[in-house]
This record gives sequence, C-alpha cells and structure tokens, in this order.
Amino acid sequence: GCFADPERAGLDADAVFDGMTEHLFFTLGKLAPTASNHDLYMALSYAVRDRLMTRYLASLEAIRARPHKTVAYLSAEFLIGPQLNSNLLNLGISKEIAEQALRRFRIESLDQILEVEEEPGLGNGGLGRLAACYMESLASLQVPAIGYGIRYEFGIFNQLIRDGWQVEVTDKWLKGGWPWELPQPEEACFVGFGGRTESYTDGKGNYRSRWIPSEHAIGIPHDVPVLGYRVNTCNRLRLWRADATESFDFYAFNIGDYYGAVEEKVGSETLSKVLYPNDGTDEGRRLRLKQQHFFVSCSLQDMLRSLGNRGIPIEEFPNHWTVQLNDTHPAIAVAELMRLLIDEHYLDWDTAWDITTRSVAYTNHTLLPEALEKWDLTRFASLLPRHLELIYEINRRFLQQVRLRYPGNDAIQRKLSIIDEDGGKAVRMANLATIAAHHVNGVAALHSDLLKRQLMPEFAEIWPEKFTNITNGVTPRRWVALANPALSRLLDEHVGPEWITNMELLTKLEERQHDTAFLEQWGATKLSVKRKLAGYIHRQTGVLVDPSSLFDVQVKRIHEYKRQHLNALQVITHYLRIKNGQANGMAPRTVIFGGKAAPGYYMAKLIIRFINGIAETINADPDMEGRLRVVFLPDYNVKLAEQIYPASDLSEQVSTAGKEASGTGNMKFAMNGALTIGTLDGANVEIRERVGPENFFLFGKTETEIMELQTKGYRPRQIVETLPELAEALRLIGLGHFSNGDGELFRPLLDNLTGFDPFFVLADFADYLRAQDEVNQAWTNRKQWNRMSLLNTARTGFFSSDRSIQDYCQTIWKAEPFPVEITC
Ligand code: 26V
Repeated sequence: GCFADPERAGLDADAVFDGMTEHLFFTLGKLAPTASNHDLYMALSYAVRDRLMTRYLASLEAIRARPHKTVAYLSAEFLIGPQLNSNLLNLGISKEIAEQALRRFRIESLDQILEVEEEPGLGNGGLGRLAACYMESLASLQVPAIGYGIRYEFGIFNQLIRDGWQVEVTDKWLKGGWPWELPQPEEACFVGFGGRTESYTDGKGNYRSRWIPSEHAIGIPHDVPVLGYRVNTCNRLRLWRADATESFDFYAFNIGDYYGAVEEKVGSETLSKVLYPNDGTDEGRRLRLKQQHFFVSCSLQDMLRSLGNRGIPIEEFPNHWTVQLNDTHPAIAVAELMRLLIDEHYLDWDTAWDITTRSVAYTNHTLLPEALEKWDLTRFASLLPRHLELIYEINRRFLQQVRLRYPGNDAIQRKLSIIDEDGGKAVRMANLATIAAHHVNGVAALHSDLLKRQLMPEFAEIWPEKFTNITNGVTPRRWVALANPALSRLLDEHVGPEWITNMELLTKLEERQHDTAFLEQWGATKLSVKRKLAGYIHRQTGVLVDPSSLFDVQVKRIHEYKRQHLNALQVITHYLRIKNGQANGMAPRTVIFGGKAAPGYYMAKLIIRFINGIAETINADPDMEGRLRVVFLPDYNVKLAEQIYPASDLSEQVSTAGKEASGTGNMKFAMNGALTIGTLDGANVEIRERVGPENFFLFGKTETEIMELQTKGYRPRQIVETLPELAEALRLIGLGHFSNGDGELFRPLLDNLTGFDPFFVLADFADYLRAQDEVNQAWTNRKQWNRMSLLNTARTGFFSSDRSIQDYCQTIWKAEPFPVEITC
C-alpha cells in the first residue's frame, strides 16, 4: 500500500518550500513575512519530518508483516544532538536545495536556520553519544532496531563560566517546542513501585508470588524517527515520559483526598524530570533507581506487547528481540523480564530464565570502581521488593553452580555474589548483568582485556566464551560529512562519495601522501575550518586567536582521570619557556579546552577554575601575543563539538593508562585529520596501531607500569624535586600567579598532586613534555604534518560505528539487515 500522499514527500526545492509554507500557516499559525528564524526552523523541520514518515511507517509495517529480529538498545542516555541537518543529509536534501527553499523566505544560508536549533542534552557524555551513533548506524545498515530511553524534561545542565567558575543552568530544551517527537499516548505503559509481595496458591495448586506496589506511574512513549543514510529504513527511538496515574487519581478524588491525589501526580511526574550527572554523590540516588526501573519496565512491556499483537508466542521472544544493556543503568531488565514472564505471563522459572539469558547482553563502559552501580539493599527492597526476591533466587541458583565448581572457596562466592555483603549490604548491578547476559563486552581492545583479567577474572573463567570486545565507533555522517563539509568535498573528489558508507575506502587517500599540491590543499582545507572556529571563539570569549597557530584541543567531560590538569601544567611550562626566553623554535599555539564538570565534583570544578585562571594570565600578557593563547569554551555539547573536531590540529587524549574505557572523541579528531598526543589507553591503542606509530605522539606509563608504581609506593613529591620546570610551575601556582595573587585558591589541587596524585599526573609529566616537543618539531615541517594528518584520516575508517554495529550484529545480536521497500 501507499503510506502517504507523494506530493508531501518530494525532495526538490519546490516541494520543500511548499511544505514549509503549509506548516508555517497551518501548524505554526504564522504568516511568512513575519516569520522569525525559529519559525522557519520549525517549518523546515516539520516539512522534513513529513518526508521521514513514509519511510518510518514503511519500516514499522515491514516488521509487522514479516517478522525479523529487532535490536532493542536499552540506554538511560541518548545524546542525539541537533536533528535537522542530519535528517536533511540522510534524506538526500542537499544544502543547495534547502537554501533554494529558504531564499524564498529571504534567508540566505541554511546555517542561519541550523543555528537556532536546541539540542536535547539527554546524556552526560561518551556513553549517551555512543548510543546515538549506534542508532544512526543501525538505520543506515538497515537493521531493524528500537532505542529505549527516558525523555528527560531537563537534560544535562547548560554551563556558564562566571569569574572562571562553572555555573549550572537548567536545560529547557523543550521550551520552544521540539518538532522531532511523536507522542503515542495510546501505547502508554503502567509501572509499579514500592509496596510488598505476597504468596498465594493459583488455580492449579501452585505456590506463586505476586507484587502489590504502593505507587504507580504511567510511561507515555515519545517516538523520535531515526533515518538511515539514503535508505528507507527509519527506526524508532522510543523515549518514555512519566505521567501520573489517572485511575488512582479518580479513586483519591472519590474519597475526597484531593491533595493526596495531587501529591501522587507530582511524585510520578518528577520521575522523568531530570537527567542525573554521573558524579558519584549520593544525592538523588533513589530517584535514579526509580527512573531506571521505570523506563526498563515500560520498554520490556512494549516488547512483549508487540509479540502479542503479532500473535507470536512468548517463548519466541529471543528470536524476535535482542536486548542490549548500555552499561548497568538498564540492568534491572534482568529481574523485570523474569517478573513479567513468571508473574504476569505465568511461565515457569526455567523457561523464563532461558528466555532472559538468550535475549540479554551487557556492555561495560567503565572499570572505575566508584562508577560501578551498587544499590543499598534496604533502599532496593523498599522500591522493588519483588525484584529483590527474584534476584535472590537468581543468585541462589548461580552460587550453587559456583560452589560445585569451587568447593569450599568462600572468597570466590563472596566476590561473585550479586549481593555485596562487605559493609552495608548492596545489590551489584554488574554482577546481575554478567550472570544473565549471553555476552559481556568491553568497548575497546585494552578495556575488554582488563575487564576480563582484572575486573571479572572469575566470571571469565566460568564463562570464557561470554566475554568479547567490540571497539566503539562514531558515525561518519555526523562527524565527517555534516561537521566538516570542506573535508567531505575533498574526500568526494579524491576517493569518491562512497566513503560515507564505507570508511575503509579512505585508504585510497594514501596514494596522495607525497603529492605536494594535494597536501597543500589538505592544509588549506583545515585552515579554512580553523578560521570559522576562531570567529566563534572571538564571539564567545572575546579572545582573538590566530587561525594559523597550532590548535591544540582537549574537549570531554572534566574528570581527574582524563587529566585536563596535566594539559594545564603543560601550558604553564610553555608560558614559562616563553617568559624565560627559552622558547626558540616554539610555534604559536592555541590551547582549547571544553567540557562540563559534574555539579558535585569539587576537584573537577576547581580544574575548570584553574584553566580559566591560566587563560586569564596568559591572554593578558603582551609577551604571549602571537605565541600562546588559552581558551576555555563554555557549554561543550554536540553542536559545539561539530565545530571543534574539524578545526583541530592536535587531539589531547591524555588519560591515565587503564582508566578511559575507550574514548570516542579521539576517533572524531583523527578522522578529521588531527594528530593525537596520547597515552596507551582505551581506543588510543588501536588508533595508534592503525595510523602507524610514526603518526601518533605517544607518551606516558603503560597500564602495567602504573600498576607497578602503585604497588611499589608512589611518591609524587620526589618527582617534583627532579623536574625544575614542574617545580617552578607549581611554585607559581602556589604564589597565586594564575589567581590574581590568591595563593590559596588552587591549594587543594596542589596538595592533591604533590600528596597522593591518584591519577599519576606528575609521573607522566616529563614524558608528556617530551612528546609535546615532538609535536612542536613536527608542526614546524608543515608538509610533513599535513602528510601525517592525511594518513590519520586515511587510516581511521575502522572507527566508523558502521563497523562496530556490524561486529555487534555478527557476534552478539545475530541480527541481519532487512531492506524496506516503499510501494507507492
Ligand atoms: C561514571 C562515574 C560515576 C561515579 C563517579 C565517576 C564516574 C566516572 C565515569 C562514569 C561514566 C561511566 C560510563 C561511561 O560513560 N563510560 C564511557 O563510555 C564511553 C562509551 O563507551 C567510553 O568511550 C568512555 O571511555 C567511557 O568513560
């Protein structure tokens, strides 16, 4: 059948103009002559959305008519970024076509319209952005998939910088209306919390347990279409918004408890109110567990319902759904699926466990002990009493197996148990996920190896075949084609436009590595993009930077393990060398930082203040003019990232070895031709292997060396004594040189570094300076630099999320492409 009026699906400028005109008038209630840029953004977005609908409905219908295994990607975060440009690209509406339509509203450039788009900040950083890249690649590879998450009313906070400090501002991304979602109130789901369990005997004389929750919420799906690149597959991102429960309200109204009813309404609505930053503080922990159970329960009910609607028996669940847990945030799915199968669908334990373990797989995204989710047992029991019963039974059966395998080994039981018995009892979500999952994967080769050998050696011994690696990837559509149109044109010319869906083709660029004219064009392209960023920096911060200087960039969440303070110390050394007349041959640099600190993470916020203090002192010093600039760009988000990666020369990936699971920014930089200065951590290891060690600035201790240093006993103060440049930098900081004479301001940072230095900043400092000198040398030979830059782009096709998704499909999901036809 035909899904829509073909008139509404045209991709030419006339059709887009007609669509905009209609939406301006009928949907937005505006007349063209008085329409604002925001009105035109909305009108264009609605016109584009219309053109997604044919493909979206055809994709849904295809699955309904002919069942096919579908990936359910469960994630508490989806950091999807701006939608308009990505949908234009994937549909095949070029910038020229869009601008032809816009000119009829007296708008000259598409950028003016893209500028007003608010991005939904529904994630903290890498984990949420990875989920978004994966949704895009799944659609582009025509794999049926649904992303399940939470429609937070307030996403990650907006960051202001006041007097050098981070200030958090509520993110009201919905305020102007967000045109990309389709609420589906008729598919709402009902979720319980709290209360108690009771046992009863069913009609057949079986003992059963049931849950009588004390509280409920309703999840309303808000669906965001996710279109693949130039294909008909348009998958769904289903985000749940929490609403109050009408039926309970009515009951309370009848007994006259009006305020009690309103209270329940307020209580359940706060569920999807706000995204929590991962700061490890205890604040809001109960609500976070509630959020997790809320979206997981809605999602699993939705999957079961879709089987029911299609008349598919529940035992077939694993053939129709493959459920991926993005970290442990959705790990309650293990217990909730068991509960739904046993309590609501009356399956026996073994059948339910078989279905669950054949469906669920788990991705680990961090080894940091403080980041591994644990829920206080009492709190867990009060919120999810039935789930705790089920977890105890899962645990009892599992520990039985462990005892048979390791008779008399009490230590191993304590370590593998889902329940942590050391200190205050707690539920360990990673253990629950690992026991139930058919696959457990890390996100880069090194990380997966450490996961197996350090974090979970006993689990890996019991189930060696369970553990695997899938190295992260990023979508080349957003991170190259959209973010870097200048580079894309060059790639189209010299490789052919197929690179965009087959990034390995970029190796063809290597043919040009000795072509002087091409290398000059390569450098000129980078320079043109740097000019644009320089303009943005000037508008945002008032700092004038020289586009021909080396753009040295570190953008990512602020965290001690990521070591922005190591970079900051390098900047101070650079400054001191200039001051002391020892800067001969040091090329002009612009050091750019960006990133948010969790609001409760004191040291991270102090690092931001530290960077801004350094920037203030250096940028005001006439001796630094034309030689060194330092910039902290406020409010780093997806939109800003799209401006930054293409304009970077040097990518700072300087985390303590063993601490950064993968990194994905490192890939975006390298694809866009930045060289990396980095440690052997996360995916840096694989980036270096692929681009070649001669095209990567390696420094720092290996993970093994860090471990050795830790066991030997690490004395950071001794390092200071052997490094005069470091000692001088620390002395100046202590004198208040970067804080208007206030010697106390950065004292906690100094004490941290010279006292414990938990992330080995000082241990890696000397080698870092050495590598930075190499960077400077390489930059001085610009032809050679451009060649290295080209080779970085040419050899990083592996880091396309298309490759990651193909890996997941083959090794974990057993899911295949399912092309969608449109029969109009
Ligand atoms: C959470 C917490 C919470 C407690 C305080 C410290 C802390 C630090 C980090 C986290 C995040 C854990 C999960 C996460 O976002 N991991 C990131 O996942 C990316 C995608 O796989 C990966 O590229 C990053 O290396 C990894 O940090």
